[in-house]
Amino acid sequence: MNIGITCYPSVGGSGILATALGEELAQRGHEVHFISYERPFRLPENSPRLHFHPVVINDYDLFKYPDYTLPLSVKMAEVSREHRLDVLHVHYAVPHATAAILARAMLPKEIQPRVVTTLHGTDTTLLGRDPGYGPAIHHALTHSDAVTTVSHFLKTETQRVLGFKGPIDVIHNFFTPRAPKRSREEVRRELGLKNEVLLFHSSNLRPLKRIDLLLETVARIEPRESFKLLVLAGGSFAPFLPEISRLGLTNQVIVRENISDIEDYLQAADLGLFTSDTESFCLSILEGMYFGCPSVARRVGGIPEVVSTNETGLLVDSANADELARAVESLLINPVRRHALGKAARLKANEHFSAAATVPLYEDLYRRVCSS
Ligand code: GMT
Repeated sequence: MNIGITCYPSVGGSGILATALGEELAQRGHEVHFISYERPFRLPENSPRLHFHPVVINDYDLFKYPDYTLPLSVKMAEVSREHRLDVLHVHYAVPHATAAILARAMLPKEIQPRVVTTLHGTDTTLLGRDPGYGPAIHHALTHSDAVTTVSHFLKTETQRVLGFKGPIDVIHNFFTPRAPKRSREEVRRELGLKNEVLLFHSSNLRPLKRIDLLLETVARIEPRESFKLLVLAGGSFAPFLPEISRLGLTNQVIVRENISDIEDYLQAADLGLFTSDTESFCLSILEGMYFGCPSVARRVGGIPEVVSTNETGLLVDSANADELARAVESLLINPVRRHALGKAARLKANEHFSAAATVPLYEDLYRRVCSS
């Protein structure tokens, strides 16, 4: 098939998932065309059947706010026409789904691609509630040929928040780890570690990730010399530095910003810590699972679909730093249990959240929409 994919290209779960999906589809013989304002950061160069089409945005003085949706839709229509796309698969509704619907309308009926929209999280839970976006998202979903969500939680939220009544397929996320470039020992040396347990947190640090709660939790974990926290930050960590000194965590927290070799660091880690107020899925937890890391996280959103508590990690019911700290401590003092949870996490990742388990579900969906 000829498949167009649009996603956010920078660091972020929806872009990572869309890029991995495109790569896997190309390996399975499909021609895959990425359409975005930048090359997705994990998209390999010179790979057979993988193509990238940049959207060029001119900066006109007459606009107070630059527009991306229209140039994107024009590029989508152009790529569809030139490469006879069967499917245009957009990841994150705003503005990608709206642009896809518009692109399709610009084309003659006989060459219109089918539009598949995958909702990833805040496109429903945040923007879906915004009266300035909600009706446009609802319109784009209604006019998509198929809608998918990355968790059952997000499906229910999409029905509730947006009042969307059409069919929704739940297709969980997957992750395909790359081989680390350095050994675990080399990375731990770079991080200045001796025998400490390495906790990791990876996110874009937006307010809903609750970095305040993360740091408060870390400040309450005892004994301090038994662990360090590595923050893999998709953005600048500078705004949190005053909090780090206030809590006396300067020697406890190591930060790496906008890194692309995430696998190197994940293999050096032992335990994930996630404090978000909500997550449709939390791809970062899954990334850790592939490297045998269990996670301590809050029981919110779609996280219980990823983490089975007491099996592949520990879920905490409240946003209480003490409770989160006690959960972490229970795994710090018990390496046997931590390793058992990590082993089960890796197994679950391979069995349920792998490309082999997931990509055929998208292929089936594409065939279904193309045959209707
Ligand atoms: O979490 C973010 O702010 C980034 C966002 C994105 O669009 O990349 O993440 C969402 O999609 C990821 C991939 O499906 C999910 O793993 C994240 O849980 C989801 N974020 C939220 O629901 C807050």
